[in-house]
Amino acid sequence: VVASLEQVEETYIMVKPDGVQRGLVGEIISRFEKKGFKLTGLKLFQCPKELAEEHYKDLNAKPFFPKLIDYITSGPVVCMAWEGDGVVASARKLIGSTNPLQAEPGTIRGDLAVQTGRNVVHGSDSPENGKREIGLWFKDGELCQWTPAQASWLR
Ligand code: 3AN
Repeated sequence: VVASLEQVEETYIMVKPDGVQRGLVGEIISRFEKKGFKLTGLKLFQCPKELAEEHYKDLNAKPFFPKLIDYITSGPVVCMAWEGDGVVASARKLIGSTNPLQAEPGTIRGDLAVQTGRNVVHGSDSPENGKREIGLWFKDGELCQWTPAQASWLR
């Protein structure tokens, strides 16, 4: 009974336009799949400027903000919702540091990227932002709740 009242933790993961252009979509999805999290939303999407600005609103005073918006809207992105206990922090570990040159080998950015401004993937920084961002990027009906066979360990 208690478990059913708990909120399932969710994170918003996005392959940024450079990741799509470089053919890294499968590789990036694969890392989260292999880790064992549950995919509940997935789409290829050309992001409008207004949505990019809303998504990154906490950074709107930063000098790189206009370039960040140009980058995120420069081509299609792959939007994903993933769920599981501890998924937010774990996904950020799998992704690695914001600056790919500081990201550990074995992380997505550590293995696949070199520039902060082209760091191939986004992951929410808190469970609250996970829910907020999934709400921003997905419409009602685009998410899929399902029970993986033989995966009670997922939760
Ligand atoms: P993270 O994506 O690792 O959570 P944030 O939230 O600090 O990092 O930054 C969001 C995005 O803004 C980064 N993924 C990166 O694309 C861009 N960004 C952050 N810092 C810089 C910077 N100093 N120069 C250019 N772009 C940046």
